[in-house]
Amino acid sequence: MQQYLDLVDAVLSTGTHKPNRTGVDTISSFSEHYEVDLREGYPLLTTKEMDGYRWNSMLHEVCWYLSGEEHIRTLREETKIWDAWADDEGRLDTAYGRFWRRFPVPDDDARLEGESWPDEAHRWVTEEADGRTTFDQLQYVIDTLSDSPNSRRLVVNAWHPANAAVSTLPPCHYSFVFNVQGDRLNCHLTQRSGDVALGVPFNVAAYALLTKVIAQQTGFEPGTFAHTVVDAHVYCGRGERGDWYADNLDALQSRLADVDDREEYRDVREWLESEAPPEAEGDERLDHVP
Ligand code: UFP
Repeated sequence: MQQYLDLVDAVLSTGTHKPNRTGVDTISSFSEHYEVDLREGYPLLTTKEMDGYRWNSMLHEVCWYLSGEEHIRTLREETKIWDAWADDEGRLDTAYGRFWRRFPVPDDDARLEGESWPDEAHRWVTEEADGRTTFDQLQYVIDTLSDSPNSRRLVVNAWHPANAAVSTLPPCHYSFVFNVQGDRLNCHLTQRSGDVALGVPFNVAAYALLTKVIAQQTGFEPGTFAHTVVDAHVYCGRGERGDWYADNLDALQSRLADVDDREEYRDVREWLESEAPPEAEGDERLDHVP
């Protein structure tokens, strides 16, 4: 996928050195954007980026989002990608589907005086068994695509500010908008933070699939998937993606040459000099991406 190669190239050639909470620094670039025409096929990156396990995990993850489950008890039977972030009971505060399908509606006492929810909105509102009131954003989008396909309000938002402020991993791909042009359904995803080597290939595949599924459900042809990544970065440490780094050796080498010779780069420098990825075993620093 040429767009992906261009993204890698843009980050590595124009990005700046940026330390971050993980302790493994990045080469990072602001506001990278690319588009993929879904009519030209499915944007699945080569087997190096999306192997069989990742493909299966992605399928299960998308189904799990669509289910609206707020725990990973079902998902973890199929893939381990979210295990590290959930508690023993399988609870996970960043369960995207929970926001997509069951976004918290403010309590009566949290509403402004005189504010009421128009009756129409109750079509997508559920009183949960435990007393919470939630809103089904995805169903709203699907219904609105039938009733008013030209709507410019087809937004699904996974960002809940109070939750995000304390979550161990607040949503990375936090908001997407559908937009109809002719008989085509387009999708624009905004991602606050994207690991170009490990996370982004996964994210592209998931949203391309989602767009195709929603298009099929609503009678549109899949159109364009557009992706904006606010902080698009490459970690200066190989993690489990040694092959990815090997492919981008020259660009990475030249960027690291710009970066000061600090202790934490010794490992990756030695590897770059030997030009052969050592065993990733024991290096769990980059195991932060589902
Ligand atoms: N990350 C992705 N895609 C995802 C996901 C995480 O690229 O879908 F969940 C990466 C981005 C970043 C890290 O490198 O995981 C999250 O760290 P932070 O919250 O500090 O941005």
